[in-house]
Amino acid sequence: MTTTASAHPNIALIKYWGKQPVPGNIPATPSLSITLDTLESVTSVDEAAEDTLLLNGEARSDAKIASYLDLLRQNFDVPPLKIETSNNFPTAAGLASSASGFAALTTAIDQHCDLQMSLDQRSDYARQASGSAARSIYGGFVALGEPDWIAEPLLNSEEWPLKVVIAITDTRQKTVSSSEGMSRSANTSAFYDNWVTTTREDYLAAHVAVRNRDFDQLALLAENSCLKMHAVMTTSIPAMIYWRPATVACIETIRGLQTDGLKVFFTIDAGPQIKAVCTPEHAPQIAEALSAVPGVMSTTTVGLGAGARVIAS
Ligand code: 2P0
Repeated sequence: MTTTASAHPNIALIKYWGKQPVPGNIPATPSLSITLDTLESVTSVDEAAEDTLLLNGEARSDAKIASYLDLLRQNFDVPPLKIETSNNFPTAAGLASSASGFAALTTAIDQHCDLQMSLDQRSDYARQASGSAARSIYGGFVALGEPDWIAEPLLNSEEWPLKVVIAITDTRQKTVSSSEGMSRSANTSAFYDNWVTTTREDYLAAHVAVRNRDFDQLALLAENSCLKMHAVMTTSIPAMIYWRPATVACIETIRGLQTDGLKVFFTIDAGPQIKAVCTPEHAPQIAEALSAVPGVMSTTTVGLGAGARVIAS
């Protein structure tokens, strides 16, 4: 009997970029995110003679998944598994496929192998596979911070139902993995230490903004966190410059919409896509404006969604 789980990607408003030099994939910075709806990873697991992986229908081997299975097997009785996972959005192009993928995989294995993990445990294990995956265990607004680095839900998707307009500017896969990029930044960016220190302050301030549903304050904090992270990326050696001309043009368009009084802010991850977070009434106008930016291939408007869950077993 196959067990199937679904999880959505999340987008960090206060970014995670950097790891502590200790085992367990412990982030150097706390982060605060929103889990999306519509975009999803669907992952099925079943027992097999040996571990196999089908990603979007293609047989693959994946070192991150293999070492994650090793980790689970150090602590639980997990048999060889046939894993099938698919994303309804571009894989590894700055849309957080590892977050939804590992949240769905953890949830599917937990149910299939009767591991009886608590939500905290699922978040803890998912984080060890991929830091951002810890957050996709929960829906809505989610925090991931000290001391235990287990995600904590702050508001669910109905409590502050913002929208996100995603503008796709390039669907090619990134060439530097996040783990490699983070280590490069820690070792080479002159701004890295300041990034880690100030992100702790931003994270605490963002908690307050979310609890108060203070859009303007969250917008300030989120744009600044994004720009600081990209400053660290671009000052790493070799530099990681993720932006395309269309990415910058989208920022300028969003600045214009803000001047016109629309409630919107941008964020950008380790890729060239722009995510415009906004109040629901402004989403159609923002999607129209971003669609008209030269170099934007498409836009998708999504809402905030639920946490990882089993959908068939
Ligand atoms: C984030 N990113 O907070 C940040 C912003 C990318 C930019 O979390 O090495 O794939 O697997 O723990 O979770 C991407 O990093 O990194 C990420 P690993 P992950 O969303």
